[in-house]
Amino acid sequence: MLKIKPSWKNWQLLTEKGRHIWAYKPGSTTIDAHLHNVGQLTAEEISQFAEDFQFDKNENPNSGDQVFRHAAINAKYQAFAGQIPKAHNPEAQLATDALVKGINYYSFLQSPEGHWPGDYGGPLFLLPGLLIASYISNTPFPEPHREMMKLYLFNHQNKDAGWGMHIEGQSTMFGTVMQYVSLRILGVDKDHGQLQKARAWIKANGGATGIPSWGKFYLAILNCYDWQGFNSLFPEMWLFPKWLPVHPWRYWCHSRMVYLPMAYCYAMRIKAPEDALILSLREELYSQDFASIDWPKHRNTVCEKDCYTILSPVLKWMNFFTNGYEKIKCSWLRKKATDYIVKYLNAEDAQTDYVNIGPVSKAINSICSWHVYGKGSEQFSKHVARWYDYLWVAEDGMKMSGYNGSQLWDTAFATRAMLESEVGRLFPETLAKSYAFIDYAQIKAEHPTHAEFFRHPMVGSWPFSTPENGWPVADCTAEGLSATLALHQSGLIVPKIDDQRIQQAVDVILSYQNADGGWATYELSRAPKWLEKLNPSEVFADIMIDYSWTECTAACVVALLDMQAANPDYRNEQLQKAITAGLHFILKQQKPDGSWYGGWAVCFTYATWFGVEALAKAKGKGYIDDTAIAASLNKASAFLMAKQKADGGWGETFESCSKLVYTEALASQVVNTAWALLALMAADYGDKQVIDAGVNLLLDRQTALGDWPQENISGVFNYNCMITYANYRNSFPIWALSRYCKQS
Ligand code: LAN
Repeated sequence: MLKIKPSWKNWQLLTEKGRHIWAYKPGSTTIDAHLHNVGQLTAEEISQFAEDFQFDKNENPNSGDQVFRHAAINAKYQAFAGQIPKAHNPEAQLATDALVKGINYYSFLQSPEGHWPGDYGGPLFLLPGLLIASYISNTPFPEPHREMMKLYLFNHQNKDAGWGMHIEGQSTMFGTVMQYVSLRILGVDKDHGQLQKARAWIKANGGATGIPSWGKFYLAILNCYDWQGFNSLFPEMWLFPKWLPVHPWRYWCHSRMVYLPMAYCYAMRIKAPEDALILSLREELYSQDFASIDWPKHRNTVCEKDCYTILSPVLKWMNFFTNGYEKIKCSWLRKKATDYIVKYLNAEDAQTDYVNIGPVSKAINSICSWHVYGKGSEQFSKHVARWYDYLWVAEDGMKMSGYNGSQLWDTAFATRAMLESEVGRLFPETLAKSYAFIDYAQIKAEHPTHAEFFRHPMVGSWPFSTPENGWPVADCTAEGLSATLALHQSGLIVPKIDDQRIQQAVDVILSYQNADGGWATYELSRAPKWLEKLNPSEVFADIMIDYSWTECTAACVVALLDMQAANPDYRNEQLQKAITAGLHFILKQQKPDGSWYGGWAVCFTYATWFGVEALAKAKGKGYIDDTAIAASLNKASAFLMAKQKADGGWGETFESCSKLVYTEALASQVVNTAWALLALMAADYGDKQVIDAGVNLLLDRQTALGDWPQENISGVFNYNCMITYANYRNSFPIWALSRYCKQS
């Protein structure tokens, strides 16, 4: 039995078709019923919360998803009762035992509808956006949620009293001011000791005038920063002719869908009505008197602790004109632009059933909806109902997730990991449930407005989370397809995803390939590289265009190779060409030291595994010259070998991502170790001792029940913000052990 603290028990995860919501003492198990059940807390409950959600970030800022996991395990866990296969040698037997235990444990975390829920927190700038939406619209969260959010925010305060952009980061103005404001919105008094210290941090670092532009935006909405201190978002840009390279339809979809509602808020200069809290915050956040601040002077002021990307001279020059235009703007044109933006926002809300593409859009679209339609409107209440899809409870409190979950992604990995060896076949029910979710999550229809609003055709694709979110992703489609083909091949399930749907998935993947041979994330690269010069965010890099990535490319190449193996007749020539171009792209991305840089997880071990996996799978099949593959695999293996630590493991920190150089963690990490092992085994690296030492580390770190510890944060986006993938600590060790057992 795992130790569950008293108030953890009162929080329950409700799941329906992949949607998940945390409910406090739910009277019913349906999500809709719960959303209308707003609870109050007693004084005892509040103090019990404080006791039960104590969390020491100095030990490890990453929580271990214990609230969800402990409940799931205690309710259902049983040791594996079947026959464990006999291995050929004692080492392989130990690995087989650990693998069975690992899959057995992990299967108890699977939701009834087949996906793996999990903590997807990490960034610290998301919850503040939602709280500002709730404040301006006067739609407070229920008290249990508010208390849990406070605990979370306090738990993640750094020793120097500030907060980072993400839970492992050093304090920044963005992180600190946003959490500070959040705590004040949640009702914490300004004289609270931790807030006094935070204020001192803010003032010592120049005050909130130095908050980066996304923070300026949120503060302006809250009426704690003047819109004049914010560079114009030039809403008329949405009326540009489509052929212009700077038309926003060409932006990376996340930037497009964030700058869209931001432009509406800017055009309307939305700001919360002045009240006591706002007047007080204006005094709390600045080093000078609020009324005396020369706002236009601070449009480009950024605290040096925050600065990651420097605004380009071209952008500054453009800002000069667009800021000037605000003084003479044509109101007819402005109205035309905002009408268009509202139409676009409505389409996004309808297409995603109000989930929206991601967490930032979720908050800002809600603000727009409240402004356009009013608090009592059906549209706004639909937004509010979806706020809960983004909240997650762990032992560090309540956080906002980086997406409405990672449901499809984690399910595909779990499935592929299990099916890598015969051992996974011991869990047919788990695999059947995975299949049911994968089947359900594939996108089956196009939205009527998809072409009008620049959506890539998506029938046959898979999203990262749920079909309601419904934004197709190239590599999620690839992982969904590879998992489906593996399940079909296993003979363990009754196939429901027919040939037509498989072919649609292949067609989507083909349609996503860029001219450089690689694959990007959600769409094709739609603009030339120079558009990046217009990146207005000082805290992220490469956000303007959807670039080709090693990981996305490798996943697509592997899925197409799987398809060629399953059905060589389907568009054979086209697939061959696509695979060949993809392999060339991967080779080109390899660094002289043999590694690949990973854009979506930490970091070189992640992308090196992807690169190697695709190349190794293509070896001997004639797509590209085998000597080039062998040379690349040797270099990659040599790179990984050189990074193995004395204890047999591998470990990187998030700084690998932001600094773009391999940055070794003090301790080995199970997730990095699993990726390195998967790569070395795929590359067929001959030195068995190296592999055995890595596997031993995974065995040593496994808990008695079959879990692995939550170590450093694993995910990243835009180079500089980290994100938690709670399920990686299970799926990747399981996958590595599976491969080891297969090869032993
Ligand atoms: C994700 C999550 C999944 C991720 C992978 C599938 C792992 C990757 O291979 C492709 C890119 C993708 C889909 C991805 C892109 C960026 C996202 C959506 C996120 C990291 C989750 C959150 C992040 C989003 C941009 C956060 C909001 C921040 C902004 C800067 C808008």
